[in-house]
Amino acid sequence: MPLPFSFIPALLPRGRTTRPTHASLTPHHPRHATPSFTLPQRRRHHFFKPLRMLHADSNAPRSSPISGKTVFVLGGDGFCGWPTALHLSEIGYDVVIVDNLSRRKIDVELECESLTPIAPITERLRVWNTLSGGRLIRFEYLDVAHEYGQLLELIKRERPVAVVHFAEQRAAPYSMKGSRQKRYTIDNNVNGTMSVLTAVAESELDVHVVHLGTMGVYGYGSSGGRIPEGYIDVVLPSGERQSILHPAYPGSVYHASKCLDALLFQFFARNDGLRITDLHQGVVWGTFTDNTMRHELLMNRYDYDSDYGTVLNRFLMQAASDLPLTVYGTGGQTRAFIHIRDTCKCIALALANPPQPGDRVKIYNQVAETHRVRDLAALVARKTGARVDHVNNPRQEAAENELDVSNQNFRSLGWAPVTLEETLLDEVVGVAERYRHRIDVNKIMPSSFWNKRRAAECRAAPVLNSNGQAVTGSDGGGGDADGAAIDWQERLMQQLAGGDAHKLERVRAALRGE
Ligand code: NAD
Ligand code: USQ
Repeated sequence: MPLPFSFIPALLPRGRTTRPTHASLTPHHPRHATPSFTLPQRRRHHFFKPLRMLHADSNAPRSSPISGKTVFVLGGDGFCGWPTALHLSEIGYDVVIVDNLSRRKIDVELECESLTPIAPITERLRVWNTLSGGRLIRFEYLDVAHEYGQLLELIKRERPVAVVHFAEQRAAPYSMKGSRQKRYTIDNNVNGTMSVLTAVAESELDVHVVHLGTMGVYGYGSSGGRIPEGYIDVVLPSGERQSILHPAYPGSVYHASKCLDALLFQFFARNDGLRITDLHQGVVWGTFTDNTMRHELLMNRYDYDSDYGTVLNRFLMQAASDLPLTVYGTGGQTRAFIHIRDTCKCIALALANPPQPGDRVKIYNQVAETHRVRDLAALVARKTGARVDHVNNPRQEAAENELDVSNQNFRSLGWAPVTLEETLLDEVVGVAERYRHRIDVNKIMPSSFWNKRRAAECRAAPVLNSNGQAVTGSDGGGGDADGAAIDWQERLMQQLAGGDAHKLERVRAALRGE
């Protein structure tokens, strides 16, 4: 039955008494209670579907081959997991989100929030379960890495056909921040994957495990040609030909955790006959999907800070805030990219095409296209008029690399991905403009360094010109890497304003929403 609008206030966060309208929707943020924010006319966007569409308007067939099949979405409160859970629910799966909300707790630790205001998980689910026409998503608050018994019980009770595993610490910079974060990332990610695989094997149920891996396991080099999907054909010294797991070249502790996951998958597929798909995904950009746009309280997160914000979303946020784009080093790093809408589609395709029992791990490269970072910056600058700055690279990574990647497995299933030439770049800039008053400028410049040498270099020469030469001098100050990072951020903000105090103040005022 359609949702009468008079019911909507019951869906809003406590304390809010009126239903937001499309015209008056005001972002809610405790630190920046800005009453109004007007988008520039040229970029006025329709963020949420018209109110008349806030009904149970699912177009999915009432009965389909997947109706009633239970799927777990581990990490379903996160950036990729949330829109994927909605998508899988919409196409007919009975979705159970399993999440320990650790990502929200890391927001508290980093004193930084998603650029977009995100509703608590129970509010999100209340709205979805009202709008979805009976396609209910359920939620289990559970630590996949450390609550093994509960996970096993849940699998036995719900008997899912598949488990989609997003539940890992996914930021490379956060994983390099310090000893605690390094050890947490390995502990959380590897134990989580181990628990999932052990529980599935122990349950003796036929559960397809779909895991979100990363393109970073290959190491962003060439593999003697196009990077294949997971396996590489080699000739052994004996002359024997073999197809082996592609060598692992992790570039961060986070990426190392994904390489370790891959070994566990190989073992459990061979030893226990588990059906496993590992998706080596590229950098995800965008934030909205059709489902998250159905209501303000379904909004997805948009990370912009230097630990969790990924490069293209950061550039689009910086452009929307009249800040220069922070290209690390020469910007010669080439990476693979995929839009968040395609993440959801690819997961559905992977679920619909599981490996057969006894097959080796099925590996797909979940990427739409590759781009060099400086080319992305140039593209965003061309579109928005933003300035590009080269800042010293906090990461230990190749300054320049080529990347030629096969994505034939998904292509052969009919996938036609969104690419950057399409208009979705404007949509993301529009989102960033709408919420730019929520930006904390202190969170934009890098605060995690791959090693002490990188930290020292960044301190000494924070800003480079387009030829890679330092344009600020060394300060020679003391203090540890963390303390230096704070000073460095302050100096960088000044540098980004081009030494113009008036401009710096204007940028800060704009970011405060004044
Ligand atoms: P995210 O941090 O937004 O979401 C991860 C979710 O998992 C969070 O909700 C978190 O609370 C939950 N979680 C983490 N550890 C958990 C645990 N032990 N038990 C229960 N829940 C736990 O990350 P994301 O961007 O949505 O990424 C999801 C997955 O996709 C990750 O595995 C990541 O490596 C992979 N991936 C992401 C990108 C990207 O650009 N975002 C690209 C490639 C691959
Ligand atoms: N970069 C900049 N400027 C910035 C931010 C990043 O130049 O402001 C550069 C980085 O140095 C790096 C590249 O952009 O060379 C990509 O960085 P990123 O932060 O967008 O992506 P990354 O750290 O690789 O991690 C992200 C996700 C991770 C996922 C990975 C896919 O956070 O979960 O696994 O993308 S991939 O890169 O294909 O391995």
